Amino acid sequence: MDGPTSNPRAVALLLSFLLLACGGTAWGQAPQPTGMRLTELSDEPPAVRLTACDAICPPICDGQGDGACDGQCGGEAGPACDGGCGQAKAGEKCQCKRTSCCCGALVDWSKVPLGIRPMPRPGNYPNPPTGCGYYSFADLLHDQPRLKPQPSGYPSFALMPPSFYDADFRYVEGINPAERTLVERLKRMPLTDCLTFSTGGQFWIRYMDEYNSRLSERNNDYALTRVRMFGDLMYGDRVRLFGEFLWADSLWEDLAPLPIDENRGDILNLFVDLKLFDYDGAPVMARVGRQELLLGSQRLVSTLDWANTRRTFDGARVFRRGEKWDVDVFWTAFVPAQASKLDEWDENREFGGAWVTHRPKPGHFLDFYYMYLENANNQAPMNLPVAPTNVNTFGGRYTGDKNDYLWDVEMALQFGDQTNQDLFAGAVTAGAGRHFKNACFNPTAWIYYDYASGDANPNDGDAHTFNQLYPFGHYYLGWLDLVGRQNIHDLNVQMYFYPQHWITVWLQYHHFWLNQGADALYNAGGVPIRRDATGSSGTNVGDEVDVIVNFHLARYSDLLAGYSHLWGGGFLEATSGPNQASNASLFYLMFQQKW
Ligand SMILES: [Ca+2]
Ligand SMILES: [Ca+2]
Repeated sequence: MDGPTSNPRAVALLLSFLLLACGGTAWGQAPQPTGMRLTELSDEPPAVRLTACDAICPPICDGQGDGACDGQCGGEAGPACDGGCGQAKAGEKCQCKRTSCCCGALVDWSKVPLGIRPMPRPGNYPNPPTGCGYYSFADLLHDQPRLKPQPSGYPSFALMPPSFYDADFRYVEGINPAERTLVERLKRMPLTDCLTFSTGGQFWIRYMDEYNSRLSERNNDYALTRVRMFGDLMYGDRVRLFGEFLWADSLWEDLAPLPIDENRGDILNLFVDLKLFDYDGAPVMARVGRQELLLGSQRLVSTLDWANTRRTFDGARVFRRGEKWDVDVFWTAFVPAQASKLDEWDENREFGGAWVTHRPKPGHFLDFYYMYLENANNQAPMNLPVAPTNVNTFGGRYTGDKNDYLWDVEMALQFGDQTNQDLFAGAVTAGAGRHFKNACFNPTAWIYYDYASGDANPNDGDAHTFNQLYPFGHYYLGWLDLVGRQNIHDLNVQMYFYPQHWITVWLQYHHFWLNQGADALYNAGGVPIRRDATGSSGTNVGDEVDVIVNFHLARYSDLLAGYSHLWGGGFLEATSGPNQASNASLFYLMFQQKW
């Protein structure tokens, strides 16, 4: 891995890292000079402003357009709004609402693209601080406390599970074009009355130092780099074309890179959205093409953002997001990342389902789902007949909060067949938490029990190992990624606190033990990594502690640092190799910049 070809690549990536780091700081800290420079460079900045403002009350949309302007602009209006709205009320902050006439229909661009979905509450969710404070390190440097975080379509955390296609920058429509940041200027660019274009992306670099990496009894220290870039073309509110490019690479690995480490140039998303019709006041959309999937708690279906390559699918999806009910129906094939050639769907791995979410009130989520997975590939790792398999998953979840008490319960049952054996398996999660909102550092604490069934005998005609599908296991079952949601019990406590508004500290303790001693320990990828077929090594996997600290450096950049340690239990001691390595640990340091 240390061949001569690695080094120029490493140097180039490190240079781009430094450039981005400097550029990122400038974006976050000094919006005014950046804006001035942009104005100077721009061909016709006044025309841009006029276009945005003229569109507020398009003269050709008689009657309909007028309503969009009433009372929207006020005395503080900048040049972008003056003259655009005749009905300004003094003292109101300018709220430019861009509308245009596209093929005879009025488009309210503040609602486009339709179908954007905020991330559903995951399990063991934090409660970020509110009120006056420094929301980024840049705020601290400039001694600029704020009452709330600056608006952004991106989260103020290094990891971003939602897809870029769900990054909600519609708020930019309400900002005077002259006051937008560079990142905001890349969003919502009007091309014609019908077309608006957005672009953006992310760079990250992560140093990893793993002791007993993957329980292989070897150490691995390496770096992961990733670049993502997207383009989003909206044709009115009826059609959307979204594409995203990914470059993921790893450097200096002492072990063979994992399939989720490298993908040197590929398509992460490329789809068309069509608005089919309105149902009960909300649009029903069809999405066809390559698309990431994220559903519910992400215990079963996630984009897997910790993985350098993320995770994607080819297929079709019909969905609706309403005020209280969301519905998704999808049929896809999994697209495994291939490091050095273009990714293709695996026609042997079909994945589909129907997912309904009900939100009786804000923060409360009730999920009901059915999913079908077919894996027609022959797989028998560690003498375990895993596939071909057909898995039908029925499940549900309820999460919410009341008076700062938090809860989260999820259960799934699986039926089907696995290598001609009858499959019956299940998983249960139950968690309770408390948000101590008046305590110092705004802590939130959770206690959880996770269970996923295992199989006592792989050859007795019945299969009982739960299939974890396509989860965000890293988020739930320890950041060492040594434990997956298969044949496992996990009793865990988690705690978040914020020494400053811009610093997230997240602590986890897990006690893992196998459900069936003769079944394997499956890692976060669902791959068996240790097994005693006799079951005589017991079930005690061990205890893991995770410390995760996120520094929100500036509006779009973060530094993530962490340490995880596993004290191997009797099962890992008895199944260790010649080096008797049963403990494992991981240190990592990551910088990420979005734009
Ligand atoms: Ca590829
Ligand atoms: Ca069995």
